Amino acid sequence: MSNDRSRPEWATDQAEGYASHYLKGTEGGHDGMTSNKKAVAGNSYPRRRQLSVDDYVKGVLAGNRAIIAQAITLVESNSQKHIQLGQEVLKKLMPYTGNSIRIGFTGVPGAGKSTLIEAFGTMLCDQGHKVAVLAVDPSSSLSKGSILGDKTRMENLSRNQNAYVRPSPAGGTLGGVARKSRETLLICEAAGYDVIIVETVGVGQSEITVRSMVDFFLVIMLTGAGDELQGMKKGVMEIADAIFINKADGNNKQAALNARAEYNRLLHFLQPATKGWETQAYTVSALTGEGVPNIWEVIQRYEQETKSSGVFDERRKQQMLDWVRTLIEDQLKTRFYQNAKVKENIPIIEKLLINGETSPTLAVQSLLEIYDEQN
Ligand SMILES: Nc1nc2c(ncn2[C@@H]2O[C@H](COP(=O)(O)OP(=O)(O)O)[C@@H](O)[C@H]2O)c(=O)[nH]1
Ligand SMILES: [Mg+2]
Repeated sequence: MSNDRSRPEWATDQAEGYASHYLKGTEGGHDGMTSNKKAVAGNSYPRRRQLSVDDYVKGVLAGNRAIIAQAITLVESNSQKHIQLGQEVLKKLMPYTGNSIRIGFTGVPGAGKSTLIEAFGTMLCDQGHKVAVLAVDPSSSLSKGSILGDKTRMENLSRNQNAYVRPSPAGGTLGGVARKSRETLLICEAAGYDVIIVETVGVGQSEITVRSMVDFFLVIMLTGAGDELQGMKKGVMEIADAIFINKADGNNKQAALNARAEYNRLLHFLQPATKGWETQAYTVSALTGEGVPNIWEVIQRYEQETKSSGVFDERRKQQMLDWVRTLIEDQLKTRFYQNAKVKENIPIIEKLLINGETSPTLAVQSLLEIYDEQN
């Protein structure tokens, strides 16, 4: 990784293709950032005015891309000071959030997520929508952005004035990445983006996490599914509001139509992911564009139906409550493990446990007592 400090940690080495991803100018400048350069009269170093909470709020609400990026950087930061400032900004933005349709996209690597989001997002921008694309990828710090840093980079969408593409925060744990992505989603809504796409790679827990932050969850599949259908894919089919079999073009078209029929047959046996909504399979080609408008038609029908039945608002409320519970659990856990006395005693108690001198339940009890004494 280069030591150019304007490059955030998640930037790939070849990330020049992005138009909106990283911006110079925060060095030595904005609020909460460390600076070892003092602004003194005559110093030629162009020190930027520190942004206040209101500067952030005004900038985001005005749709100022540079400030949106800085606000996101703030909520993605792990420093306590930034988090505090970020929360003050978020609090003021909250009344302006919620006015978008939040769409989750998942699919195995190579399924065509990037190509499809590029085609779908560009279509929506052309219709006058403002589209934000966020990624949730807990592996990105290891693989340097396996979702958005891969070879198909949504270059046209990234350059579109009506679109904002943000790679996954580098964050280690899924929980950390998820918190940051949720807050980024709110910032984008406050900034006037009315379609938010959250992309995740189709490998396990991150799909459940993304399902819990979106209104509509779309799964991209490929043909040639056959026997694999039963096991691995059943889990993701159960949380899908639509399945799109991509690459339905050329020689693959008939196979895609067959797969569609097979998925529809299987979906028939599953509980719907969303109450009152029938999940169906469709074919699409991100390459030719055939079937891309249908994605939006399905989503609009879904939005209409679930809004009039109340399911849409009910889910959003539940998601917010679940998120708060998750945050409580995360913070309690962090506090527990960071407690000095607990840290000191864990190895001692583990040793007792291994020697058969205590039971797991008693071990936990005594650690919790030690923790309680400190509070
Ligand atoms: N034939 C065909 N190829 C596609 C289609 N969509 C994507 N691809 C190709 O599939 C490969 C993987 O696509 P990509 O969007 O990077 O997949 P991702 O890993 O899910 O983001 C690329 O070479 C694309 O050009 C499609 O609809 N038809
Ligand atoms: Mg991709």
